[in-house]
Amino acid sequence: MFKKVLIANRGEIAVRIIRACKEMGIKTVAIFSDIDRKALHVRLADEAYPVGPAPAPQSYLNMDKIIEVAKGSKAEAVHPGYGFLAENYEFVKRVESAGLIFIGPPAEAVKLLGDKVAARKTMKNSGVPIVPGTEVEIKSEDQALSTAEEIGLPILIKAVGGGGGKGMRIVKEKAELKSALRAASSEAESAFADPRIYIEKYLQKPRHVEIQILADKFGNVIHLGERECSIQRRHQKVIEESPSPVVDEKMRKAMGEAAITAAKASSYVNAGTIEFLVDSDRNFYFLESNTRLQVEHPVTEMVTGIDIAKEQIRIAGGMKLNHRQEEIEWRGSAIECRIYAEDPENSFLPSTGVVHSYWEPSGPGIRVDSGLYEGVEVSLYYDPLIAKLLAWGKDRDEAIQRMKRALSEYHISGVATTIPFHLRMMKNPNFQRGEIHTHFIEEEFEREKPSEAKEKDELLQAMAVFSALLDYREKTKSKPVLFSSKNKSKENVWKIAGRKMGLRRLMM
Ligand code: MV4
Repeated sequence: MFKKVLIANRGEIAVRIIRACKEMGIKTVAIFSDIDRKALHVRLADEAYPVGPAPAPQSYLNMDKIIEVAKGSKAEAVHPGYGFLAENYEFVKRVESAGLIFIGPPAEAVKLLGDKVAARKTMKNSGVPIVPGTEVEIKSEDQALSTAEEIGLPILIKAVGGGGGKGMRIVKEKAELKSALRAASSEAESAFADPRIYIEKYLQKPRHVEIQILADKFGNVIHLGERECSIQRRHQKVIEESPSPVVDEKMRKAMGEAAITAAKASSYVNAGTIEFLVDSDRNFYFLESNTRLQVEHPVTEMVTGIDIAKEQIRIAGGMKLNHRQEEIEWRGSAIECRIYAEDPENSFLPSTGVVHSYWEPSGPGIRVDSGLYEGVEVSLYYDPLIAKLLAWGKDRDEAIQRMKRALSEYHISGVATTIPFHLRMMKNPNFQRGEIHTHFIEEEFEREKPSEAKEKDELLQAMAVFSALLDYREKTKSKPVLFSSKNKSKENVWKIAGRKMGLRRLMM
């Protein structure tokens, strides 16, 4: 097994991976940007090295620097976590050619599954059900039109290089097709430097259910069951759980087998996720795959007892899977609430500041994965996910009750968080009944017309970013601010500015 691993990430996931390494007797190397010098992952690692300024392109995305630190510190392997370089084909190649081991799938699998059309083709050829649509890119309006006629409206135009909802356009009428094609392609070009698009039948209010798989270097592949991830807001997952309220034993077996087929068809190795859309008749269709350790992996850990982060490291080290499919047992129910530094009372505006008091819940069935402690600064440079709160119970009702209890114990001051939103969610009767789908939040909590809400959201997000950057500049000019109290006055400034610009309707 490895003696030393570099973790090319920050925040809660870097902490999670360091913990796995420690339990395996592996030394850890952290990297940090200028503003993360005092971060928890830096404090917990055996060694830590600076990799550049706060903006991610200059630090956590700086491949040359990260590989240089890995070589210099004599780490043998690199764990990318999620986000940043985790699904970057180029990075995997560079890690490998530097003589290091990438803790994740082979470069070729990252490339194949990153191309959504190639992935669809591979799945179709191996018998994994896919959403009706094209397995080739769309090159003309005529081709799009004939596809639309064949599969029927509504259709969804998607980006070949995409994922996560960018470069997508729903087309409900033929007349919208032309402009939607253009819009999707140009959005795809700017988001992924790849203008290619394809078409799928648009499923109304589907569920999003994914299967966790583990594959070793000897061709053994197992699945660890499903995670229900339908509760999301603007393509950002908010709550995940396992088991899914709609999946029974028979369906789990069928989806698990489809996921294993998908993994084998793409020569997959390491931990991975196969995402499916599930329609109201419980038919499931391959959507895309994630070639990384996912944010929501702990819900699977809680119901299976398998440490996915450790398994990843073992697999990368050339060991065989620790478990056979027949040995996998699922016990009880686990729920994860993603705690974001966002203000649910204010269109989920990103919130920044210093966490000046912090109490974490614990007790029966509770797990917290976070990078937080009193005094840590939450900035706008990185993902607003600051903690994950998980609850396990003997059944879904007990998990919900425990989650409610833990949410009410959780105290974070200095930044606004989504904790109050989660409390409302746990008390929502439709959520309690498991009647959830991908449009649940907008239907239950956001009464505005979706287009208007989106417009307002984007405006407020842009203002918050700008305002926090000003704030940050202010702070770095003088001595560090320990107790941020600027938020209130800042908000008023923007409200006044908004009115002046005639944006009152949007702001209120
Ligand atoms: C879909 C879909 C319905 N039909 N594909 C969202 C993120 C990306 N990974 C794929 N996504 C979806 N793909 C088909 N064929 C619904 C979603 C979807 C969604 C789409 C539009 C607006 C909001 C959405 C929220 C969740 C999922």
